Amino acid sequence: MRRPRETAPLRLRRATLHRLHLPLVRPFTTSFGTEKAREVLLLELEEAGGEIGYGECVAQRDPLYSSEMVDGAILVLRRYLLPLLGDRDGVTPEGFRRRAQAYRGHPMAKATVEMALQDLGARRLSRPLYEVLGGRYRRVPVGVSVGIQRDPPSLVETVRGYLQDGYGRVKLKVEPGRDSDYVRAVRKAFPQARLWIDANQAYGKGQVGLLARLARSASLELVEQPFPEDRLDWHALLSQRLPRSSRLCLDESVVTLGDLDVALAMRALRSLNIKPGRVGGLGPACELHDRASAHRVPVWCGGMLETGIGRAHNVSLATLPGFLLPSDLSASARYFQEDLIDPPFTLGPESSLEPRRGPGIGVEPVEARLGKLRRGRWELSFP
Ligand code: OSB
Ligand code: MG
Repeated sequence: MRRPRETAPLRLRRATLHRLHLPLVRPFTTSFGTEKAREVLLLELEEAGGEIGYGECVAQRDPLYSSEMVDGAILVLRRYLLPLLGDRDGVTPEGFRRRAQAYRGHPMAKATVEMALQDLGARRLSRPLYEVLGGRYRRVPVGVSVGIQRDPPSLVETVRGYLQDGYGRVKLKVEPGRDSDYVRAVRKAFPQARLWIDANQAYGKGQVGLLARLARSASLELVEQPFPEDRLDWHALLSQRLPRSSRLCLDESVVTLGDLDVALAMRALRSLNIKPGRVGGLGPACELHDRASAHRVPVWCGGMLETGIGRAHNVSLATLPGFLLPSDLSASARYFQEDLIDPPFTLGPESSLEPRRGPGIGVEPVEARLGKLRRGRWELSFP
């Protein structure tokens, strides 16, 4: 895939980090816990000419999905990452990545900066970010991720609501004990629905058989990250046992290109969930896309319950040609009463979301909403 090697260096004047609290329209339960609200870190980078780029950190309040967490990300950003942006010769997303590599781990904190720089770079070129990334304008196919519910009947009713909203693919969160009965009830109620499951690492090797049987009996199109992130061997084992029509997909297991190469060599995946916020930003996300596509592994864009800012980055990425399966990018109303952006994202024809055509990600946070939702603010000025 051809995309510009380096954007022109950006001279920055100021970095502002906002900590925001956004209640979810309904609690979201996964195998690792229940979230009632999103603790959002929003980064604003202002360049010398006054243009502003935005990045959103996907870390959660607690280190349950991965080892990162909001308070940790604030510390890492303030102490290590934001100070890298003061270079008088300017910074680029790629240059930032190289310098940030000195610090181990923390891909979510790094992605916050990388994505704000990508947005700012595209704005400076007066071009939409999707185009700069090598995507083309198109409606992006999307689905909805459904949290674990109290019992099978309430799951069926929740899914019914989303199907009525127009979502053409449904991903059910599962965990041991809340799997087969729940998923089969949904399959029985909606024989034609495109169904996926995501276990967020909750299963063990002893449950390979159970998962393979469930995939077959409920005609699951995709099974996401059933085992712990370091058990590529178990993922490979299950992948071999699934029917051809069910793809084993990795999420948490793949952060770096090296992770993907090893997983490919081990035949531990037949699809990849790419979340720019998990992998260190849009540059790394594009590289994973290119590598997976070269191996004919279809990718799709995952989500972390982002606001319209992070979602706009994700939709831009999902316009790349290898994003062949429906992404976890839903309408603003599926997450929040009031999104940070106006107008919000709405579901388009045939279960799709559209990138904005404006420069960069094409959306900005509504200032008054930031004021209302803010729980903290830090500013760093560059001389
Ligand atoms: O594993 O994909 C996941 C949300 C939080 C943490 C992990 C995951 C998710 C989702 C939400 O599935 C998808 C979305 O943002 O719509
Ligand atoms: Mg997942």
